[in-house]
Amino acid sequence: MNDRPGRQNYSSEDLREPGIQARVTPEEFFALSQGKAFSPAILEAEDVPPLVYWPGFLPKAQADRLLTLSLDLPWQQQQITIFGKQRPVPRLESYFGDSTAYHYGYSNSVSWQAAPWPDFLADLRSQVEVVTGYAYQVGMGNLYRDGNDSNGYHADDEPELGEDPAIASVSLGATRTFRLKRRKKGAKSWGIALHHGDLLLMQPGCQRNWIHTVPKTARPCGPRINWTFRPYVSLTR
Ligand SMILES: O=C(O)CCC(=O)C(=O)O
Repeated sequence: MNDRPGRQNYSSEDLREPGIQARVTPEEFFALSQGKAFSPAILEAEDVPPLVYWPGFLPKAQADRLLTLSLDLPWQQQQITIFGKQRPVPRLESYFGDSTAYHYGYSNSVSWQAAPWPDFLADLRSQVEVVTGYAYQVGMGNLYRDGNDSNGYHADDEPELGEDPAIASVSLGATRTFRLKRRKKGAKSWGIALHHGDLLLMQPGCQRNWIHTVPKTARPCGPRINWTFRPYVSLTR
């Protein structure tokens, strides 16, 4: 498991403080995910995904504890319908939120009703809110049991997330590559290695204009859990 000495005690000031808010080139940004530097970074160049990245956001002891607690939660494998055929989602999932009325579904087949937050996850949500400067009402967990589990190219653009949401993602466990590309065919893709304890913010614009994936890997790897914290907009008034 990754044991990098990440910078700790980030606060929302990190995004406001000009000296700390590092605007970096794509080369520098993606080098961060190889463990070459530690500070929050925002990509600045034309035609790059709107991301903010905090490598080693969680101290290792906290990330270890969160991984253990997360693995103990109830995880489910739902069925997804693709081209009329049912098949298991290629990973396990779980879903929590501020209200059990917060329903979430995708691909016209997968359907979730939010469970109440476990305390440790509500605390993590608050920690992420402070640093990213956005509020989140729901959290979606993905458990990739090994390199065979994956998440196909998609955007999180369901209406209940509101228009052009900001979505924060915390990674625990094995390092996996997160890849993004523009929606158009043949577009160049950007890959970022997400490690135990990293935080990535997909800023507004990301779900609208980009799609993302966690591909399978042939490299032997253990379980990875990813928590995405998302806004939720009530669609019934
Ligand atoms: O596992 C990840 O890093 C990404 C998860 C994801 O794409 C999603 O929850 O929509």
